[in-house]
Amino acid sequence: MSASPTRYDPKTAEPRQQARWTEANAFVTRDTGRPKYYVLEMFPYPSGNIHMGHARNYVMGDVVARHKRAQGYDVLHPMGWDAFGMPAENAAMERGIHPKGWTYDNIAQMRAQLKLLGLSLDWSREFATCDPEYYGKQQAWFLELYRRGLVYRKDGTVNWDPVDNTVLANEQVIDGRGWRSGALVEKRKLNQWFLRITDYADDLIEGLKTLDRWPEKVRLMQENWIGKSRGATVWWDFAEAPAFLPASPEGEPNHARDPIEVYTTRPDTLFGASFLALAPDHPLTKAIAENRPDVADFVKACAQTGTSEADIEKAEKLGIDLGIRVRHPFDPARSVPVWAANFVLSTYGSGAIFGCPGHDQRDLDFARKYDLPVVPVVRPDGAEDVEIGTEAYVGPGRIFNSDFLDGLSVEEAKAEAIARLEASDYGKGTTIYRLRDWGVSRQRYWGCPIPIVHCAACGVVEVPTDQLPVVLPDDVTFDVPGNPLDRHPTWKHVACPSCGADATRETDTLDTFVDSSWYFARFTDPTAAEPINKDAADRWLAVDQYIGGVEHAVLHLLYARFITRALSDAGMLSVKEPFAGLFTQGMVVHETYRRADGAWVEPTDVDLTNTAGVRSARQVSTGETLVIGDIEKMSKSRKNVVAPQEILDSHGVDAGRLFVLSDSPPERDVQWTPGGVEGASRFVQRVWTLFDGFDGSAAGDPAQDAALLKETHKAIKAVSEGVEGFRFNSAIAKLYAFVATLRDHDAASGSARREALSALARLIAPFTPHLAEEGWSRLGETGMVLDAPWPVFDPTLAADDEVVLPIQINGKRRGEITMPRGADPTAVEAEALANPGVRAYLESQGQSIRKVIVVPDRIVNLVAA
Ligand code: ANZ
Ligand code: ZN
Repeated sequence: MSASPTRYDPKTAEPRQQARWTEANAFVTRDTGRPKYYVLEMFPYPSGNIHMGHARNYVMGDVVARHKRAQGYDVLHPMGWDAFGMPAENAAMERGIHPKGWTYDNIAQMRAQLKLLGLSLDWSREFATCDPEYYGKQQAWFLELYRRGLVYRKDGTVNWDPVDNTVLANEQVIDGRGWRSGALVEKRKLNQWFLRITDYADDLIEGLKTLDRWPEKVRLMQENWIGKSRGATVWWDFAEAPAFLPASPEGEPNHARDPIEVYTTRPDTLFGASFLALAPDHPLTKAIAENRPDVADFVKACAQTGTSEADIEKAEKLGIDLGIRVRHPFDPARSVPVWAANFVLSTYGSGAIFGCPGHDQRDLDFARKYDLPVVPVVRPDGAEDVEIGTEAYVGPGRIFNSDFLDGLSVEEAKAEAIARLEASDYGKGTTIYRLRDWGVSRQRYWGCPIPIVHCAACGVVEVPTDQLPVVLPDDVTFDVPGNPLDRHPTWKHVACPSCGADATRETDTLDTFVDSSWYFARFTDPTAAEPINKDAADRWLAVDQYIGGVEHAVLHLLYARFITRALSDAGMLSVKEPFAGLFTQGMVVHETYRRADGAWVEPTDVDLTNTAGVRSARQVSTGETLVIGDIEKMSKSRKNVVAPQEILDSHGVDAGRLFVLSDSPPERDVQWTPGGVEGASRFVQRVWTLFDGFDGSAAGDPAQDAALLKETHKAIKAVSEGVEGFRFNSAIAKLYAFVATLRDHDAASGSARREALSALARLIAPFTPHLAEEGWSRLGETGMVLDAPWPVFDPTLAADDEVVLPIQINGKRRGEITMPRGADPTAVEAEALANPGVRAYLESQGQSIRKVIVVPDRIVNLVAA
């Protein structure tokens, strides 16, 4: 032990090590031809501040990156900014700051805060999606997809503010009203740009099967979102119609009288149909509304309620009889009435259903309300009948009341019904998807301009590649509602690239999910002239470990998977799946504190006391008593955040890094507590004391040397497995135990302790990298622990040198003894016979030993009589 132990001072050590890394360009990606590993955390939106909640995500990525580097991989670990989007425009509107200035200022601030954390990021690859160098490349591939037919225009629905005369983003609609005008927002159809994600619906589902390093729940969420369903399209001919619907002229199509197309997943229940129901905005409903004021009123009333599936699910079932009857496809003599109903979505299937009240709850509710017949056609196996009261029977069973389907199981009947429909031309088997094409148009300024020009003569014209990027103009104002690009005096007026005539630019910008759908590919060569340098992408993709919040389980990940496929098909990439491994982390939560007037108070301004188990809080600055509130996700609005700078100043970044990973498994939330960080900080000191006290020339006790060596290899194994399996908390628990072992073995020799401490420095390096470097230097190493190889586990060294041998008497286990591995059989025999349990047993049975068989290191068999 050294004579005068020094205290570890993170405030000097951490900047010292960070300066060393910076000077050595230590985190610039090495590409030496070794196996590669790409670690990526979902890049942040630059809202302004990083807190320890965000930090946990990046620290996890850093643990992986440093571990893989130590294992000898060439590691890519970049960082950038998802920088377009509404908050920048809101800041501009509220505070008169330009979105660009606001965004880049925030980026500068957040970059500085992230750097405090000592993350092994390759900052030389940094970019923001609002850099023209980035979004210009996005425009280039957007046009490539346009040429390939994956981009198209059609009418889409937008939120329209009738007072401000502008389109509103979803987040600008508050309780159905415009955020600024307070006017009731209307739905409007507007010509917009769409990406044909539905072309890939099946492939996106198929691909999920290959993602064996994704959480099962995320794969399920994606599958449900795509929503593949197998069923049938059924056509129903008119039997009766109101006179005002024009009769069909011979041989010509007549949209008011064409057979009504219905989509069903239950063609087996066709004989139970008692009505058809159309969506309120189905073309036929609208045609009838033109002649029937009551139907027109119904349509209008439906337009006022929400159109989301959840809204519709909640609303009371309402309908109106349209005065039409259609023929049953399996029994032309039978006809059923056609209604319009509010629970039928115009955007799913064909916007029309047949109602089978016996076996569908919504249909049953509707039938009971409007007194329509209920004809059950499925009964549970073995049952005579099925009673339908207020609950539909949706279970399995056999078909009855159904002519040629009688006696078949539900599945058999589906197949048979489809075969009959196809044979008679009244329908066909169909697969449909819930997934819709991706509407990417936003009527906003702070986004990637869509590189299109509209010409009166030529129509839609691409901006030629040599005129990219189409750069956002800076001279815009936000004092008037609406899209500044629309009212900009010059920006949108250009010569048509094709004919030279006066033309206008597209003023819609792209959904920011487009920006984040390919950034991981751009990181592989962020300055490439092409959108993607294929060689670099082939070298680094797929991302081996992607880490981020589960809130992105559906849209971001689905869009990224789609764009990766689209770009691969365009020859720009070779992979189909961008993220081979995905980890969704838990959050950092923190207690909240409020004053009597309801104001939130920052933890730094709170003094906590605990009197006989009763906790109370006082505001330091005012002396006021505070209410201790719920434990919530760290967020600015609750003021319950802890900033990296605070941690650096109080306990050091390493303690903060260690703590956010130590207290619960990475996929779960962790509660930030002052006590927790202090504990981590004490551990940092304890580790330093071990290094500080190291004396390489110390003589030692050989027994302790052997024991320490064994414990070292046990620790290597356990920590490696913890890191590898994303169980960082258990890896840290092992490190705590290993440190305790090192303290217990203070009589080990200098060389044994060197070996143990060398392993310790490398094992803690992913978690507390600054401390690890300091310790490494203290051992006399000249290089950086960052570049030291991960310690290799040697199973022979870790093997326990004692074995437990069961003792059997006449084939039954009656006890056990612990012996040194490889012990002499006569010694084992003597020990077994002397075993008190064995002796007591023999005595109780009145038996004595006839024979002893020792299987070395395995078992002792005794034959007694
Ligand atoms: C008749 C039937 C009988 C149905 C029965 C269900 C049970 P999934 O599985 O989600 O694809 N449906 C079809 N189009 C609809 C629309 N535009 N709006 C509301 N509902 C619609 O659901 C398919 C089922 O949802 C279809 O099968 C149809 O009702 C209804 F015992 O047809 B079914
Ligand atoms: Zn033109």
